[in-house]
Amino acid sequence: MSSLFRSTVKLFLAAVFLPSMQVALHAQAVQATPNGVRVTGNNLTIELNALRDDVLRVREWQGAKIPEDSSWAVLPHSRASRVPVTATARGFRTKSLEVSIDEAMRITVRDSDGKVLQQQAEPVRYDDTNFRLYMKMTDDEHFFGLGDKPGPLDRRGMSFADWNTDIGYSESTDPIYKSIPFFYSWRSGHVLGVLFDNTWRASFDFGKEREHEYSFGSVNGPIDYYLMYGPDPKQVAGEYAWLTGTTPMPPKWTLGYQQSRFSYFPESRVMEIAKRLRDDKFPADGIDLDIDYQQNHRPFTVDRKQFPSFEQMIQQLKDEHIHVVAITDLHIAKLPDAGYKPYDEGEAQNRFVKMPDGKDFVGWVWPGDTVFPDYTVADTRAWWGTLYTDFVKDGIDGFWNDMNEPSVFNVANKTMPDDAQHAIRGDEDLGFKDRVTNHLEIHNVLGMLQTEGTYEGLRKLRPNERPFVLTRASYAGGQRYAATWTGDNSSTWNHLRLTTPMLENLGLSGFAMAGADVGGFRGSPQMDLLTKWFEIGAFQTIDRDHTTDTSRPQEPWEGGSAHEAIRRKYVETRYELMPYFYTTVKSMSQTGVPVVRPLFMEFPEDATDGHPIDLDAPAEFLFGPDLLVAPPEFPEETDDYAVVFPKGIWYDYWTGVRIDKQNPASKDVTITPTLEILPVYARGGSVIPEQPLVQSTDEKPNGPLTLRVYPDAANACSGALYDDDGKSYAFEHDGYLKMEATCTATAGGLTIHLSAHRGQFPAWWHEVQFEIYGLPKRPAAQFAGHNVTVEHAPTCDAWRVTVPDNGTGAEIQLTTGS
Ligand code: NBV
Repeated sequence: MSSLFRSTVKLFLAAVFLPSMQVALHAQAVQATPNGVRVTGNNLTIELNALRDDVLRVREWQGAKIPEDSSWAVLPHSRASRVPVTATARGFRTKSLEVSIDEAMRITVRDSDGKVLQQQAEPVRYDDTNFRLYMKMTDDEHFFGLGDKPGPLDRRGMSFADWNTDIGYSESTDPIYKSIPFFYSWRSGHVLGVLFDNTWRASFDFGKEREHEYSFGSVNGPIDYYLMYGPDPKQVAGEYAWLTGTTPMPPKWTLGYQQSRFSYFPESRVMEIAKRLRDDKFPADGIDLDIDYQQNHRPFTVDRKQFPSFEQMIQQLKDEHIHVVAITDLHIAKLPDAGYKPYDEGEAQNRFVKMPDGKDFVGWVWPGDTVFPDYTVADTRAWWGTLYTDFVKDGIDGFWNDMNEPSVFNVANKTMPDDAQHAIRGDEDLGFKDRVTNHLEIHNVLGMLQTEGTYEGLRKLRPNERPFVLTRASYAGGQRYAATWTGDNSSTWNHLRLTTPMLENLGLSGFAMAGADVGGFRGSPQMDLLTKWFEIGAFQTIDRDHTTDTSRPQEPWEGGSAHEAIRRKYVETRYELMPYFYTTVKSMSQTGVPVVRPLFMEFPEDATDGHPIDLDAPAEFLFGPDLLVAPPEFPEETDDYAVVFPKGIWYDYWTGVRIDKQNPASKDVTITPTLEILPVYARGGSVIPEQPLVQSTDEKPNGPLTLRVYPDAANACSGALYDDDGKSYAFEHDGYLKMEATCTATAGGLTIHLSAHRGQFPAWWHEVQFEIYGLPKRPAAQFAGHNVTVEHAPTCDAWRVTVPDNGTGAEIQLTTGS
């Protein structure tokens, strides 16, 4: 390492102007470190390090004691990562960023062009253990992320707290189940990500307290935050994934439709539901078993009266290609001397959270008296994982960790007491020292640590199968272990409207595998609402119909066959889109870019007055990179509305009609809302792979692969396809299939190139059917030197050409004449 980067210590006297004081002189030490700077002054130390050129870490502390360098959220190898920097007088430069700490101990972060990305308005404010950092906020600044906190997509003008809470929510409820202290600051398309890694009760204020400042702080714990620079939002999503981990590739069946309610019982009812789905040809992949399959709601038991042949039931469902997801809350019934293994073992091994007097904390939840495994201990997480042994043997494919805020009934704070004790055992990788702490530090991470135990346990029990864990509570990084849903929403139009910003913000916060209960959990939906919910739900990453125990039935056939037909059509579309969807999921698992994404993710430059296009189209979202879903702002609205399109060429997904948003004179697309239609548009320049309809993802599609070709204004296009066995880890070796399709303009039309297949996973198709949109008239088509038949697509404005695909690649010339 060059001497330039070696530590040098400069001591000097700095004149500091503090508003409340006169000019004061303080001794400050500025120390260049190999990858950053450390400044000490005013009883405060700031350490600023570059983990990458575009990722910085900031730590601050008072006094001489350096805080523990640890994290539950950030991956150890990312936390330990370092890049050399170029020292400046009071800061440093990387290839993309420049930071400096002024004499008042305020940090300013700029990009390499000198554009200010973040600037502290004043030095950190301390009040005992409380602290708060105030940053200047520009007029064109907007904020996104923080998980699924309800409300609009943009967090500007609002404040939030992180304290995982089991609560039925409305638009303005905060906090709810999850704490994901990560947000995007957007300044005219320049995005900076901020992860405030503090598990205590943290809070965020985006210009509510002070008109021109935003702030974050906590009641205790470290000042420890990471800055991630784009400017592109996708780059920031990738950096966040680099820091906290990506969502692992899920089993394909979890992308199918799931049927749930609190609760299906007895087992004959479960089988009836499965049969109806199959009889009605309503595609489905899963049924969820809520708490009533258990004996007296005790996790890891089965109520044999209601489910006398539980194991056979699971097998029969499997034969129907319906996977079972079983709930296991995070608690354990306190049931001594009753042969209840989870309690007996846990007690014998000292696994449960204690109170200061050394006794187990006992709360009241579904099973009655309950105890809580102390998931902060790695051993205890591993033990928890072993509790799934029998259910895994029985063939249960997914596990649902609910109530893990943790939720406790009959107490005012609805959770564990503040002074409940959690043992943190030294962990070199995570940086934790051996210590005992109270619940206030652990509350927000307990749910995530439970899901880690579940996920890792399943990995051991079924090493070659991808686990599916669904969680309600979590913390930053929890996407490594579990998918999530937005908890107990309500069966109202307003809640349907809320699902989009909640899922977008969740996706931006790393949780791309997410859904909202279709139809709403609390209450019973009107039938039109349920139908609309099915339509929108079909374009969310997890599509699960779920409701509470006291609501009326909410299955797809409720309300009669006309409603069911509409709902079926959308779920069928989801299954037809599976190759596109699965390809998007694969890329999400590698890049951290979510499936359900705001428009600004793909079109950051498409902004009016510097604000992202989404603020003009609050209900619109992208399903993957190329499909724009465009319900009206209020889903129950019957008035006409104009779809807001990013620039470029768009195609109506249902009719094929081409919309030229390239052309400033193009007319608005005005929609008269109907129950049957959810407007969806495909992006010009894309190729969207689709498959013949199946009733479950286990079923092999029968027929050609369809490639919908949507040329852009220059007749160019590109798209990719990824496939694998949908369940194992063979894809980590060569058990995958990848291919691409592109088009290039020719004098008289366009040429489509299909790449060779890569990887060893065999294609299910032998033919590819190209469906080409936007051509002015019927083209002539040539493949391998011969003319091939061109047919008009029966339901939309497109031309079809079908050619064999033996995996070696192909080229099709289309000529429409000049
Ligand atoms: O396990 C019952 C429910 C479940 O259906 C729901 O999805 C969870 O969010 N659970 C909450 C417990 C309390 C319901 C009132």
